[in-house]
Amino acid sequence: MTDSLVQALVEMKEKEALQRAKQLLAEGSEPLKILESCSRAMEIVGQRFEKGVFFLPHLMMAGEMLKQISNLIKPLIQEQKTGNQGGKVLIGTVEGDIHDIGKNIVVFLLEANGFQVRDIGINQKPAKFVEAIKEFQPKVVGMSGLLTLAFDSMKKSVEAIEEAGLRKAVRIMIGGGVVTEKIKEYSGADAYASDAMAGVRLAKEWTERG
Ligand code: B12
Repeated sequence: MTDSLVQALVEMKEKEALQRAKQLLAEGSEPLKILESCSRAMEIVGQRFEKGVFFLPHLMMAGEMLKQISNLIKPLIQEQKTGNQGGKVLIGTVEGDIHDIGKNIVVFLLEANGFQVRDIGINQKPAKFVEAIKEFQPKVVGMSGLLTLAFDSMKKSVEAIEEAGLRKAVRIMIGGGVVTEKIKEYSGADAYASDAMAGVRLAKEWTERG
């Protein structure tokens, strides 16, 4: 059903992709299912980029289309607000990495679930995470990264939090395209989330337990 959306995205048909997403929503498709289709399409775009079939402008166009679809979906998800306990979550994309579409989806799903979120943005140094933790005092910290070089940045960020004596005050989750359980071990984070909803579930578990 969502195949035509995947196809339009992969073929870089901007208008058609947006149109199709609107149509699917109008037909009653679940907003999160549409995001899953977008992720599938991004997988294919990424593979084509690796093979040298697509180039940087294609990634940029893919990013642009995804942003537009996310913006379309965001208000619909916010309508499902649950009035949660309002736990605090700090999130950012780690140093050297500027990908933020996935992170932004995590942010709006957390907010839709009643969390107070501070988003420190992209390409953030370990020291910035430390500074923001001191200021905002969250229980949960999320680190996003899509590049393999982000693994080291995540590790350094976790180490900096440890060195600042804040490691016990927060639970750290990591996520983003290539992140896996192994990277969780490598970086010293507490958990890895394969998608945004898994991140929301972790944040709930960690803030409810106190
Ligand atoms: C769009 C895109 C871009 C856009 C990004 C726009 C933006 N504002 O984000 C632009 C054009 C800027 C870009 C640039 C580059 N990109 Co790029 N990009 C992509 C692409 C096609 C899609 C990424 C995306 O948005 N996916 C969709 C989102 C929704 O998925 P997601 O981020 O994984 O997020 C989901 C989950 O992982 C999770 N999640 C994400 N973060 C977090 C955090 C937490 C805490 C939690 C709980 C969950 C969570 O929630 C989300 C929803 O479920 C990917 C291909 C791919 N397969 O991902 C390549 C890809 C990531 N890019 C790649 C590359 C190489 C680059 C460049 C180096 C290219 C270049 N030569 O300049 C630059 C790097 C710039 C930099 N320093 O960061 C490679 C990375 C390879 C690697 N292993 O290192 C990829 C994998 C393409 C490929 N296969 O080669 N890119």
